[in-house]
Amino acid sequence: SQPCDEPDIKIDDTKDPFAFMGNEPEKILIIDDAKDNRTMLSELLMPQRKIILAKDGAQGLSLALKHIPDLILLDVMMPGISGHQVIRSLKSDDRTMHIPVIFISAKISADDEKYGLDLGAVDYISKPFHPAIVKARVKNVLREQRNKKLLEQLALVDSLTEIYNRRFYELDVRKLWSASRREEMPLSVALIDIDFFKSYNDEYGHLSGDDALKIVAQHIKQQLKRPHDVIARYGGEEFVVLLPDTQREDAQRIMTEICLSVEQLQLAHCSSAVSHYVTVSIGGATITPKDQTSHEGFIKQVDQFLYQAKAQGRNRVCW
Ligand code: GH3
Ligand code: MG
Ligand code: MG
Ligand code: MG
Repeated sequence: SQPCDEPDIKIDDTKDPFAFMGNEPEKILIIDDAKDNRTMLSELLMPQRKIILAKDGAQGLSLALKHIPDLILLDVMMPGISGHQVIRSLKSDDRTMHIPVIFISAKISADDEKYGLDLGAVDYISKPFHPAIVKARVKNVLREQRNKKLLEQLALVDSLTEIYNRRFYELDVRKLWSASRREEMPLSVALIDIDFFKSYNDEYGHLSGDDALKIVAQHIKQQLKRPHDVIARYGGEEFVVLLPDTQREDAQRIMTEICLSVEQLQLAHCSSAVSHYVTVSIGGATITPKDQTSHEGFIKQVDQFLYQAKAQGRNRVCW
């Protein structure tokens, strides 16, 4: 076995702690049937932002879904689907309900404005608009959006591993549980626990343990290719993986590959009793939830499979 003086991983901790926020340009969707308005607004708001243009409500709705912009500027009076109908659709869809909408309208009575705000608009700009006012209002709304996203990240992402945290898991598992029950689809859940991690810390130090945790978490995250698959940090050196709409055989195959691939990372762990390298044990189960069952009971079952994987020798999957 290998000498045990130095861990073989080094993490660069000098990087920007908010890198996970990304620094892509903000996207603004402008929905207006008048070409002059679209041109004027996009020129006004262009610098350093991505502007998407829609010439009517239907196109606006489909572009909103496609791009999930940071802000929508919405005309009220349009032929076909009106601005009021557009915002109703946006607010009733999970995928778009969080996007702030600013109405831009020539209808300027207090009643019209109140009506727009009641439908969920964050602001109301009357036409003809004053360019500096439009700019200032857009800037304010985008700043609010950024702060909101940052707070959401801080609330739901684990700062060490940069994967989702336990709180996110609790929210997501509830959603997936009821969706799986509604659609009668199988939900697969796995718990992953690093083997002999206490002795890893004892051997290499707690800071190296932190590095190893982060590497293993990010590695597993990369192995999950489908957009709805989720990994979260469940506890200290334990992770939970949620695989919606996934049959038992597929889930077992995915988790078996993950188990093998963690060992193949070859992170030296000279005091492990199962390998020279860091390994994980995985317990999993698949269920199509019925009305009476609770997810808590099911997770207990998953935990028992993890316990079995440990008892049977670790570095393996039990399902
Ligand atoms: P087993 O194979 O049975 O899972 O053995 P184990 O040593 O991994 O299990 P145990 O639950 O006894 O120990 C888990 C260890 O994980 C103890 C704890 O110090 C360590 N740990 C938990 N969270 C962190 C963390 O954030 N950073 C570091 N470095 N260590 C952590
Ligand atoms: Mg119009
Ligand atoms: Mg543990
Ligand atoms: Mg462990």
